[in-house]
Parts: sequence; C-alpha cells; structure tokens
Amino acid sequence: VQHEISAASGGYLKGVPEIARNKAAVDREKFLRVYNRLKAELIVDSEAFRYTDDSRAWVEKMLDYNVPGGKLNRGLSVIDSLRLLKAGAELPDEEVFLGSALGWCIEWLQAYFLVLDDIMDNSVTRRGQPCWFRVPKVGLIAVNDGIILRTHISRILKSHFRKKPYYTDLVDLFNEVEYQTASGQMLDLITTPAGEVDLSKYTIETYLRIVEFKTAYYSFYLPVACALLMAGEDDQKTFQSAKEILVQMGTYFQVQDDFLDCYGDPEVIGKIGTDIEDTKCSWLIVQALQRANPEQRQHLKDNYGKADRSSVLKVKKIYSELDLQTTFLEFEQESYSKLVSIIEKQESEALQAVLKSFLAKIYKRHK
Ligand code: DMA
Ligand code: MG
Ligand code: MG
Ligand code: MG
Repeated sequence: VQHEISAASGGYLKGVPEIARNKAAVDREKFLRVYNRLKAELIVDSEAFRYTDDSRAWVEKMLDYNVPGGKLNRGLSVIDSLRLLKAGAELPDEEVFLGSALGWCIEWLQAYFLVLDDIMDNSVTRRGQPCWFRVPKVGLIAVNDGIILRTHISRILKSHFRKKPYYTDLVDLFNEVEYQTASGQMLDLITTPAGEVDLSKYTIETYLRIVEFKTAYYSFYLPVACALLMAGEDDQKTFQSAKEILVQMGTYFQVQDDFLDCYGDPEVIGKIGTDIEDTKCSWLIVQALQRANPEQRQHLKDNYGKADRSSVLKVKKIYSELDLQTTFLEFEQESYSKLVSIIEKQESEALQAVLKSFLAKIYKRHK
C-alpha cells in the first residue's frame, strides 16, 4: 500500500543507530504485513455480511486512508512490550502475529476516534492529508465509517483471540478504555464549548481530568495492558501500578500534543492546529491564564476561540510574551525526571524496561 512506502521513507528513524534502525524498520515492515492480512480478512464475505463490489472497495479505501498512516507508536509498542516482558526471548511467530494483531486493534481504535475527532474539532488535515470527512464523496459518511472501524476491532478480537484464556479480559479492556476515551472526548467538548469563552473554566485540574480520559488510557495504558494480558499476567496490582505511571506519561504526551498544536510544524506533525479557534482547554491557555496580567487576560478573552487569523495571531503573541515555550521545556524536563524516578521504583525490572522504552519513544518528540 501507498502508506507503507511513505511510512518507511519518513523521518521516524532520525538519530537512531544503524543496527537499531534496521531492526525497527524490519519490525515496522512485519507489522504492516499483519495490517494487510487483517484487512484482507475483514473485506471478505462472512456469515454476518455480504459485500457488494462497491462496499468492499469503500471499506478497503477507508481503511488504507485512516488506519496505517500514523507513527504506529501505540501499535508497535504491544509487541515491544511483550518482548521486554518475556525478558528478550525470541517470540514464536504466532505470538508475534497475535501481538501485532492487538497492536492493530489499538491503531483501529485510534483511527475510529480520530475520524470522529476531526469532524468535531473541524480539523483540516491529519497525517499529512485532508481529514477523511473532507475527502470528496465522504463528508458525513465518515461518521458511519468511524462506527465501522470500531466494529472491526471486535471482529479481529473474535477471529484471533476467542479461544485464548484471556479473551474476556481483552474484550473488557477494550470496552473500558473506549468508554474512558469517549467520556474524555465529552469533557473536552462540553467543558469549553466553541463560541463562548469563560476563562474560569481553564484550570489545571480540569485540564488534567480531560487529558487523563481522552488520551492516556487508550494511548498508553491500553498497549501495555494488552501485552500484560498476552504474557499471562493476572495480578491486578501489576495492572494498577502500570496504569498509574502510564496515565502520567499520557498526560505528558497530551501536553506535547497541545504544544505542537501551536508550535509544531504542520509538515512534520501532519496536522494543522485548531485548539485556539476551537476554544480548547489546552495546556497553553491554562498556563497563559496563570501568568497573564489583567491586560493580557483581556486580550485572551477577546481573541480566544475566534477563527480569524488575526485573533489567532494575537493569542499566539501573548503566549510568546509569556514565554510559554520556555515553560514547556521546563515542564518537559521535569516530567521526564519524575517519570524516570517513579519507573525506577517499580518492582519488576521487565515492567521498568517496558515503561522506559515507552518514555524514550515520546521524550522531546517533534511529531
Ligand atoms: C485527542 O485530542 C484525543 C482523541 C481521543 C482523538 P485532540 O483533538 O487534541 O487530538 P488531535 O490534536 O490529534 O486532533
Ligand atoms: Mg482534534
Ligand atoms: Mg479533539
Ligand atoms: Mg491536539
């Protein structure tokens, strides 16, 4: 597929040593092969549904457009985590396939949330191409495509995991995390609705609640929890302590996302920021309001949440007067040190390795 080529030639291996590069590139290629297999299984007729030529072509195009074109961090980390949990032992091909299939379920979940998130956020681009709902002849059919993506997860789980002892736990995990993410999206959307600016809403407590639910569980806890289930872990305490750390890591990740929304290069992040226009409770506006003088506060009130370029620029000007780029760099440094120190307090060395590898993937990211 086209994404395979663009993903393989992207800048994601910059700064990684040669041997690791090859390994990462091979892992990625193997992972993409599993995508093609899962897609092929989903577009054949089954007991449940008979395709027409058009509907089969639609689903194939919709999947290729929305599922495989991202960084694949979440998906690849299931197999990475599983390897670390098994202390570096070579995984049998079957385990590699299953770990990859679970990784793809997370990428499918992400695609489902992003297709709908882009409609709700009125976004323009995603992963360097127009958002799916902006593609001619798609429009609000994208809403149903989001639902289709979600139903595919259950089908993949059913066809490859039904006989596994951890199947019910796995289904329950995906259901719980979906519930948390959708609830987080609700908080994101209703707390600071577009079109009205109530500055008292932009508190750090509110912010932390939104990002915990909308991002941390599905992006960070879910891949590690999948790997733990596959590795046969059944001690709830292990899941619990991994969760606490991964929620903090997810929070740090969403702060980066908010920072990049304003300061990232759209060519690199593949999307054009909309947080200021959308009146979002972004980390930047929360920080700005903690630091603004009365005059700056008034400017923020007058310009936040407006779609015109000059209002957006005025908000960004105040961000720069308040030197939020430096505030962010300090936050990044501090989050990193805090995370390393709580990771090192973990009893299990294997789990420490899983968490550290996850952190290394996102520290100082530019995309
Ligand atoms: C991301 O929030 C959360 C989900 C569940 C997609 P966001 O709108 O900040 O994401 P993005 O910046 O990628 O649109
Ligand atoms: Mg969005
Ligand atoms: Mg959003
Ligand atoms: Mg964002």
